[in-house]
Amino acid sequence: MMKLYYTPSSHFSRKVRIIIDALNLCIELIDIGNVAEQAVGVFGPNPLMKVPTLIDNGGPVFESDYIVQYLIQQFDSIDRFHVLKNNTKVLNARAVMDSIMSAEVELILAERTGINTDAYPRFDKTRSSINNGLDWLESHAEVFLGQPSYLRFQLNSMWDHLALYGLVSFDYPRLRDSVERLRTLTYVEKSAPR
Ligand SMILES: N[C@@H](CCC(=O)N[C@@H](CS)C(=O)NCC(=O)O)C(=O)O
Repeated sequence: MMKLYYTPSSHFSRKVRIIIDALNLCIELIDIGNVAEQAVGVFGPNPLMKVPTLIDNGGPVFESDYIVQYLIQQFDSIDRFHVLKNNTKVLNARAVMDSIMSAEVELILAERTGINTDAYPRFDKTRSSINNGLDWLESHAEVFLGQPSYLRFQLNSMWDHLALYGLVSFDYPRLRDSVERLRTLTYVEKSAPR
């Protein structure tokens, strides 16, 4: 059976878990605990010490997007959630969300390992990039209209994580509307962080 190294609150892992649940795949989930750990073994075979990592036939697949592409190529030949779509507007929105999510990880893990992020201008920029990114997404929110898609799954993953950690205050009605409409899907809500 395939295995996914993850944590329940990881937003990058959630992008993968929504696809796993949407396709009803049977994949063992391995909770690695604290992602701030600095021991390679904790993260399975991932040399970067990050989740998620998929293991299939003994071999690893790194990076949430590459894991999802790997699963789609094997289990969803019609690509019903447009994972492989390379439309520039979609890719831009995905890039902005990936950067917001990475910026959030940097802030959370800095604080968790003893750094006061309010004391350094570098982290001011990190916070600004989150706020600017959210503003940009709200002003391009038409990209989130339409059927459930991998793009929209990522928005729910990012949004719920931002709400869970509360690092920035945010109120974006068009994004919220997309998020709430997808919450009616069991396979989206099943992996929501609590
Ligand atoms: N680009 C990676 C990002 C993965 C990532 O940053 N994961 C976080 C948890 S959500 C992590 O494990 N961070 C540990 C660290 O940065 O030390 C992906 O898409 O898989």
